[in-house]
Amino acid sequence: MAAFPFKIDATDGRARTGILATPRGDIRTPAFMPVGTVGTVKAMTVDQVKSTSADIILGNTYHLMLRPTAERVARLGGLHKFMRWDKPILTDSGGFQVMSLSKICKVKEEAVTFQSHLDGSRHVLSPERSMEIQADLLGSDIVMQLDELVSLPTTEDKAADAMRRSARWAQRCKDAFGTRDAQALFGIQQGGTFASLRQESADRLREIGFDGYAIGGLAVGEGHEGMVEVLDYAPEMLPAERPRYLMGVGKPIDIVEAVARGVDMFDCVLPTRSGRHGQAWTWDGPINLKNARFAEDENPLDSNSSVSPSCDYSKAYLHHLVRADEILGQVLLSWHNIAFFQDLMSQLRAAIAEGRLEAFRRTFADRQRRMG
Ligand code: PRF
Repeated sequence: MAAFPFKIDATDGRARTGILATPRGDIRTPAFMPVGTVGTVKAMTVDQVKSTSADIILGNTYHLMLRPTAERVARLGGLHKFMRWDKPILTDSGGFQVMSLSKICKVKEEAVTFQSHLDGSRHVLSPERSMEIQADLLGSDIVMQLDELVSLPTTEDKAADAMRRSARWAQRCKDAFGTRDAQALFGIQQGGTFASLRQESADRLREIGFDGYAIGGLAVGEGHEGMVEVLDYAPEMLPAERPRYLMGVGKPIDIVEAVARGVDMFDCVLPTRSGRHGQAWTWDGPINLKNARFAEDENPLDSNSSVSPSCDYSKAYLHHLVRADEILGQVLLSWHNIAFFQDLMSQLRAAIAEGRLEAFRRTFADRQRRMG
């Protein structure tokens, strides 16, 4: 029995909408998880995050193990209590962040050894230690296996080696995690842009058996077309009755294309990171509030949106805040962008439930392209 019941309420082509039920609350899918890397969705209070109707956020093993350390978070009652977020949290395993952020990183069969990007101190992360940090110390609701990935483009041999090591680590993670009622463990499919490797990866994960299945190793340099090509076959290799999660994706247009191909969950720093840099996502594509054309624009960011917290502020005011490098500009634009992404997911769920995803997708792509 899988830890969390996943009920698919409606399908439209390959897309699905449903509910992943966890003890800390329901996750409506397709779902977007705001990224709260170090125990905060940057520049937002948990109440602001909740106001956007996000059901779940993401935290990072790599960052939290270095600062304030997983042991300290555990002593303070776990990550939910520490950051005052009582809904579900998914934690990433650390593999991807170690490989992209740490100074020196050696991947061996037993574990990854790396030097902290903060102070150069040495650390070891094994599949077993990643499980201990996520499940026991942070108290995450959805735990990710430790995996190894390669940046693209790469050779088939290198992609195969990383995929097979990830599969062996998947088994070790499952053994260390055991079976739990109130926490779920997700496997991660790797295999680069090679269909046969993606299939082998999916088969090995399915054999081990997970509560959910992620698609990893994408959005790492292959471009939108390259990613969509893999998404034409990869999701369907994973069990249809469990949630599928595309890691670290993405732009609204990427999310729409992935949902149409059967993906249920997403996370990305894009809405918060771009918000801190003055970018706002709208139904007509992204706009940069720094641009002089907004200096005296009295219209709100998104007049159609009832959920946008910045609907009461003019673009002229946001332009001023961004130009003056005021903290409130970062707060309002992060908030607006997370609200926009949640609004997008809600509209996708409605479109699937009503069997009109294809029309939604076409209109959405047209409008995003107009300005983007
Ligand atoms: N693996 C893990 N985390 C990730 C990725 C991955 O492949 C990606 C790739 N887009 C983002 N975050 N563990």
